[in-house]
Amino acid sequence: MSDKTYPPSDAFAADALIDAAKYEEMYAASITDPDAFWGEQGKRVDWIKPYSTVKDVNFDLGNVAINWYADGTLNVAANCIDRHLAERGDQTAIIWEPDDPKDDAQHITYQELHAQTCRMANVLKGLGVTKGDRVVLYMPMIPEAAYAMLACARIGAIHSIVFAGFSPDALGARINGSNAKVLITADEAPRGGRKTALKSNADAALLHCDDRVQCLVVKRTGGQTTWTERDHDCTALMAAASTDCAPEEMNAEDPLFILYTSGSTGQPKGVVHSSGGYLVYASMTHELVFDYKPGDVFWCTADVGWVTGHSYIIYGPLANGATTLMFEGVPTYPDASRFWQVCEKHKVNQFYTAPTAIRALMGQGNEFVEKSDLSDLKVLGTVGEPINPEAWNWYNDVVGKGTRPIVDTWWQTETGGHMMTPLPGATAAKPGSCTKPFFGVHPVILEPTTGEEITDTVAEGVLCIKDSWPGQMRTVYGDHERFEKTYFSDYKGYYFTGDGCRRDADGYYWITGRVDDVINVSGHRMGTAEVESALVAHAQVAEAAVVGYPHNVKGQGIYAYVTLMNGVEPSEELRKELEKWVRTEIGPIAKPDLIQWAPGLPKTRSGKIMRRILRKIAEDDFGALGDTSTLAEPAVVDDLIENRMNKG
Ligand code: 6R9
Repeated sequence: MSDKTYPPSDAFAADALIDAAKYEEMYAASITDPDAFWGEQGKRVDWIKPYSTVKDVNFDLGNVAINWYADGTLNVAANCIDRHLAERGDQTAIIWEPDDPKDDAQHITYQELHAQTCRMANVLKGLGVTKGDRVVLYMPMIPEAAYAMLACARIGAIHSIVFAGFSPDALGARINGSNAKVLITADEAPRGGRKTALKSNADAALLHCDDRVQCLVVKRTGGQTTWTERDHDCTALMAAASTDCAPEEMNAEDPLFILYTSGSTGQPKGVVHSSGGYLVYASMTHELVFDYKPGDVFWCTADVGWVTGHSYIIYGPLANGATTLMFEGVPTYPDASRFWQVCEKHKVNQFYTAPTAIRALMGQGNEFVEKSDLSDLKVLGTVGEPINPEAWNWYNDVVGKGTRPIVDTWWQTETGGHMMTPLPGATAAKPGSCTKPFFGVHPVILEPTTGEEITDTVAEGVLCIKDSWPGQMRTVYGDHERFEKTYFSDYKGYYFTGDGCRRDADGYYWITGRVDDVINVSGHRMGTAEVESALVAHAQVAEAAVVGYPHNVKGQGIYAYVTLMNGVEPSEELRKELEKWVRTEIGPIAKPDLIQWAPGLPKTRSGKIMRRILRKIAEDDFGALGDTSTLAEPAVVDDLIENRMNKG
């Protein structure tokens, strides 16, 4: 890793919301007196009833409780829309760029956003949705997804978005998991010139759900869909609905949304975020990390199905009265210049994407970037996985012309917003490092086995956070015990991130990747256990072990070792069949990149699969298998290595 630093230019720093001196001063204050610091920051939100307490937190196993601004009341949608109407009712809130560049973009003003959100809220009310009910969204990247999120927030319903790339089975499990009253979907989702049949996926999912679950269908393409008794035409209902809907008064700690994410064990868990603390944190990080100023056009390329889309397409930007761009398409359609053409067309000022997209576009050559006018760009950002210095340098040189600060933002679904990141006018970047903690965030590096905090500046170990911040998740939906066990039991008194981390002599942090059985494929989290249980659900599979391995574009690829049932012969057909199987069970993002037939898996004498060895074999690192003395049958490993080598 290179230790070359890239400080912000004097001109940028002079104009920035936060410069180096201000960062130091504010950071110290945020750690010394969190109550005073967050008490002040809480004012960036409009409260119906102001809070009298700020932080009330307990990280002790058995009693974990996280409360911020607990006696305050507010409405998140009113904060994202209504309070801006007087000053910027005619300003564009959302720029919508469709999949096909030949179709017209939409500019939705705050006034229009208000009307559409109220219409959608009234449609939900008409279906009997009230405060505290759960609504699942399975949507393309269209303005109605934003209306639906904000409509839920307006009436106090809790939304749970399922990424449109997930399969009907995964969708059904999430509808049932949260006991949702309504599913909102669309007929079809156009992406990269192809259409996903969302409604028919929804139909398949709903076969396994209670008959009382209602389905609202937004018309996106007008593609033919079948209608059942539970379906309602959302577009028609919205057109007929009133544009008035009073916002519900919510407690700061009332849940705003649930978002499922993968962990090291079991099925994905429903991360629950609050209303008040989450909004304060999303708004503050959006403004300061991107140096967002009124009038700027902000573009986060994520999908609203992921936390990045929640915090940095919808809640953070809209709480700040920003113009936020919502893109339906993909970086390479119609060709690899699409991102840059959209930047030029809409005069984008802050651009926020994932390393996997940068690597994919870097591989297409510079001409795709160079033919667009990128002179409006001010700040570039990345999120989702560590960025390799080669990709960082390309982003910096070719996209940023060497003059735009890059913010490499480390955070998680669980954290609600950025946790460690450069501030563009304050921090000298180092390619590959997420640099320094955001205000109020106290990272610590622990020795993995003893759990001792390493206090030397130079350190390497597991990353924990010492104290709470307002954007922290509050619980796992319906399973507080799992919440405590996952995040507070391995290292007592700390929030455990699941990431490994190194701190260098300058106090800069470098994320080294997950230390648990979670792999990061194109910036998407995938539990190896989930893919394994999908594989073993196939009648011809006896056993499966899944690990990550280095992949040029995706960061990590999915490597599956599969043991077949007695008498079943491996074949190309079966390989294809299993790939398809996993796509159906979970979704296309979980499809194994490589399947290796494994007559046996390396296990300890107590029957535990030794994944460490499987990881090394997948990485082609046969010389460093480590301690193999506990293997029950050493010959199994030789066999796997031989097979791996034969594949070249
Ligand atoms: C926001 C988001 C979280 C995991 C996290 C870490 C990895 C995210 C990163 C990064 C290095 C960064 N990660 N950002 N690693 N540098 N800038 O991605 O949430 O989907 O929950 O993933 O992603 O391993 O623990 P989520």
